[in-house]
Amino acid sequence: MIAFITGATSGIGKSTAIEFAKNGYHLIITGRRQERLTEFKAELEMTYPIKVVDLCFDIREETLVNSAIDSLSEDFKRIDVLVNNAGLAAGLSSFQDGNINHWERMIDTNIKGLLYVSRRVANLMITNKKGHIINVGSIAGKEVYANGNVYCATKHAVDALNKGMRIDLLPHGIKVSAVNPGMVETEFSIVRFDGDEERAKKVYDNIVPLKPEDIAETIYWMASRPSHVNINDVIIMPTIQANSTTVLR
Ligand code: NDP
Ligand code: 8X3
Repeated sequence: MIAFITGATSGIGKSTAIEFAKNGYHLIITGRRQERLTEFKAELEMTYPIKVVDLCFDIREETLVNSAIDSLSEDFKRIDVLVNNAGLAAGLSSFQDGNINHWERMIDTNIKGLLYVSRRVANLMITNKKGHIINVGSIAGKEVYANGNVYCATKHAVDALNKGMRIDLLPHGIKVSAVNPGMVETEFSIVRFDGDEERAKKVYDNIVPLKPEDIAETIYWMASRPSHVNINDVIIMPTIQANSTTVLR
C-alpha cells in the first residue's frame, strides 16, 4: 500500500507519515525543505520495513507539481491514499488591513496547490480504479472568526472541494474525506506569525492543545475503514476548545 503525504516535513504531515509507516505503508513524502525530507526518509527507512520516496517541490507551482508526480516509478504511481495536508495561515489581521502577500500565499497554497496535486493524483487513481483522498481542512473551514478572513475562506474552499471531489470521483470508486482540526500545536502558529516564536507560543499558553499525532491517528483510522465505509468529514478539537473562539484557559 502507498500513501502520498503533502507537507510531511513538519507537524500533522510528519506525524501522519509515521502513522502510515507503522502500519506498513510505503510512502511518498513531500515539502519544500529538502534537508528535512532527506533526514526523515532515512529515519523512516531505518525504523520501518518500508520504501520512502521524497519529492521536494512547492505545491504552488503547477509545473513542479506535475513533474514531481510524473517522476514517480510505475510502482509508486499506484497511490492508495493521498493526504492533502500542506497548508498554512499567514497573518491574523482585519480584512481592511490585510497583507496581499499573505493572502496570495494562503490562496495559492491551500486552494490552488491542493487542486494541482489532487487533479494529478486523482487521474492516477482513476487509472488504478481505487484510491482515497483525505483533505486536511480546519475548524476555520466550518466557522469564521475575527481576523481569520482569508485563511477561513481558503479552508471553506477545502470544505467545498472535499464535497465536490467526492461527487465527481464517486463513479470511479475513489473515496474522499476530510479531517477538520481545532488547535494543534505544530509549526503552524510560528508560520502564521512570520517566525515570531514568542507570539506563537502564547497561542498554546495554559491549554492542552491537540498533538499532531492525534490528527495522524484519525487520518489513519479514516483510511483503514472497510472498503464499503467512507468517513466523509470529521471535526476534531482539543477538549478545552468548544469552537474556534471558545477556549478554556
Ligand atoms: P506546519 O507548519 O507544522 O506544517 C505545514 C506543512 O506544509 C510543512 O510540512 C510545510 O513544508 C508544508 N507546506 C507549506 N507550504 C507549502 C508549499 N507551498 N509547498 C509545499 N509544502 C508546503 O503546520 P501543520 O502541521 O499544523 O499544518 C498542516 C495542515 O493542517 C495545514 O493545512 C493547516 O492549515 C492545517 N491545520 C492546522 C491546524 C493547527 O492548529 N496546527 C488546525 C487545523 C488545520 P515545507 O515548509 O517544507 O514546504
Ligand atoms: C487552524 C486552526 O483556529 O487557528 O486551522 O484557524 S485556527
